Amino acid sequence: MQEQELIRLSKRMSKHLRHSPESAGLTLDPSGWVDLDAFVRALRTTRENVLEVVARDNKQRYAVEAGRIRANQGHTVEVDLDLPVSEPPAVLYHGTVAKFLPDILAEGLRPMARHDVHLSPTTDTAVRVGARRGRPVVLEVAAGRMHADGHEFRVSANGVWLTQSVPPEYLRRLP
Ligand code: HQG
Repeated sequence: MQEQELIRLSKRMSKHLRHSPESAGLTLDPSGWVDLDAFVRALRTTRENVLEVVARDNKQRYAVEAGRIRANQGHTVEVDLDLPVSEPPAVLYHGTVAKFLPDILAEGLRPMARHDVHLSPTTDTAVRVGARRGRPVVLEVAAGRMHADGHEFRVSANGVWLTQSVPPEYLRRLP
């Protein structure tokens, strides 16, 4: 597939695996999985194309296992990914934009429409996440301190760190 076609199919896959499976007539199981053949049929594409996206997607957004497919993270529909709790690195990063900063610094990071706050292991990734919305601003998250204080972290299969919320005392804006 050409890059553009791949991105277009990946966006459709994300939509149905994270946000609105019902709009394609699909039902996810409680952990977010759906039968691969049913998924291919619902998207009116081929198994080869779907597997090519799974293999080449730039963020490794999907997993295929035992004839089923799911999104690794980013859901707005109710799913329990069943990820084990893990110890995070001392610091993680969150990319956002200046207009959200007053609220974020007052009330902390909240998951908004998604299940969890998404945190990145590197500033590079955080810059890219923030740049989706404008000029990126990067926040450093004292993940080690949060962990020591009892906050739970999980890491998705594609290396995104997930936590329920980040209170403002653990946030620092990077220059
Ligand atoms: C902001 C994409 C006001 C937060 C990305 C963000 C990532 C607040 C937005 C993944 C706030 C939520 C996740 C508060 C947080 N007040 N604004 N208290 N707390 N925000 O898209 O982290 O391509 O749900 O800073 O690359 O931007 O979909 O989260 O700007 O990996 O695979 O509210 O989604 O990956 O936006 O992105 P999002 P995100 P995919």
